[in-house]
Amino acid sequence: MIWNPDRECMGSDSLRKLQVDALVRQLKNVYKHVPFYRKKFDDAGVKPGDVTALEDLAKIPFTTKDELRQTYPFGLFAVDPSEIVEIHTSSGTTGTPVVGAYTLNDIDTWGESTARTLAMAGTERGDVVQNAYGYGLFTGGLGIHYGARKIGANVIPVSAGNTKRQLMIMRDFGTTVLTCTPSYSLFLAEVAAEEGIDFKELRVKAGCFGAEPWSDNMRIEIEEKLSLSAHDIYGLTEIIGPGVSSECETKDGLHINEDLFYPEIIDPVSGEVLPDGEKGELVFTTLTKEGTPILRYRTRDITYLTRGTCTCGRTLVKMHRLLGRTDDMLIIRGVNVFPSQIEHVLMHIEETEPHYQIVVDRGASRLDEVEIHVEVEETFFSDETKNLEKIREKIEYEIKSELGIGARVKLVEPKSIERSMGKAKRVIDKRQL
Ligand code: DLL
Repeated sequence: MIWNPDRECMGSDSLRKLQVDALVRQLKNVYKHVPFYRKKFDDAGVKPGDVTALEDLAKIPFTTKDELRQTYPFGLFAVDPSEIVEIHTSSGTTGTPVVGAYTLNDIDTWGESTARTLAMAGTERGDVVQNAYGYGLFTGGLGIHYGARKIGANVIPVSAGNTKRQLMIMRDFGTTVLTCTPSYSLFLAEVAAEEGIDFKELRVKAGCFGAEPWSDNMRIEIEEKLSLSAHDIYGLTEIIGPGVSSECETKDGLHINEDLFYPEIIDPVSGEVLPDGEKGELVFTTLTKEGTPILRYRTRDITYLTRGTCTCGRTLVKMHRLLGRTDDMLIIRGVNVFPSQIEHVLMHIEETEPHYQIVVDRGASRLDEVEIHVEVEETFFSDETKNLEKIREKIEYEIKSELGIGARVKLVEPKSIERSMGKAKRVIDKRQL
């Protein structure tokens, strides 16, 4: 089902017009109400009036995460604080948190965005949405909640964690749509197997999984183990939370709600805007956000855009599922490696489980050393040591030939890598310690 065909299937000329009008309004608003942006414009010698077409947006300076941190807590507000009805922040694990503040209209826009997301996965009135994203300052819980409510689905705000209770709820309330991180969905499958619960006998038909990187191979695994259709959903606190882009049934890229969040792809080094189809850093400008509007925000997420009418009928531009992050990139003895590439290799190896961790350290030689911990299926783990040795060698060989780095592989027992209820921790980089 298409939640808002007028917007999601809009002709490109009307969409461009809508975007330009909103952009011009937003720039004036931000210049007038946010001293942080006024200074940025003035320092760069640009005025809001200099932008009259989408291409002109390139004249506006970028906003970075570090800059946002400096505006903590109220520095980005474009309205009087009395207009704010809700606040979320990023987790702040890597520094001062980033604040997203919402007016009533923003909450409505958010619900619109995530209603589109849920509808893309087939959610409608009568569905039971088990929302296992964390409720709280994290945007996953409430963001999805507002969309489910807009659709008129029955949302169960179970939040993350308490895995056995999740399974009980799923069975007793007849959950039809599951929303959580992809790694948590696999953990649910694991515990279900232990409890003797077969997903084929449950009513769950679709899942909206995001907030962390996952691969197409992991999708196959999830769809098999949970017997549902798995959709990738993307978003970030700085822009609104979940609802920025999502996969329709075609599962060939995520439709960006570009009538609300204007995307650009830039060269992360030169900052130059790249054409459609070229890989680079994703940059967003919020077109209608009132509380904490953001201009040309550098997400550090890497992808590319494709345009055209999708087989689902939507015309909204698509971003390829994330290819990595500019700051996630590991430089191993000078070779650029993304954790997603390692996952890609691992997911092709039949004997392994989709649970892994990459540990990077500097050995006695002061050179980078990578150790990949991978869980092996129960049956193989109890096998003869020589078979395990073969699997280990196979993985090391594949990593070397695909990525060009020598990594040590350590096969570990099933369920020995820590499970996460939210975002999984895939990389432990000890070099920074
Ligand atoms: O993770 C919002 C969200 C909640 C998205 C629920 C989807 C579902 P943050 O905590 O601010 O917000 O983290 C944003 O997470 O810049 C990406 O690097 C990463 N991320 C989000 N979705 C995906 C995805 C929420 N589908 C950061 N695939 C983003 C890969 C993702 N990475």
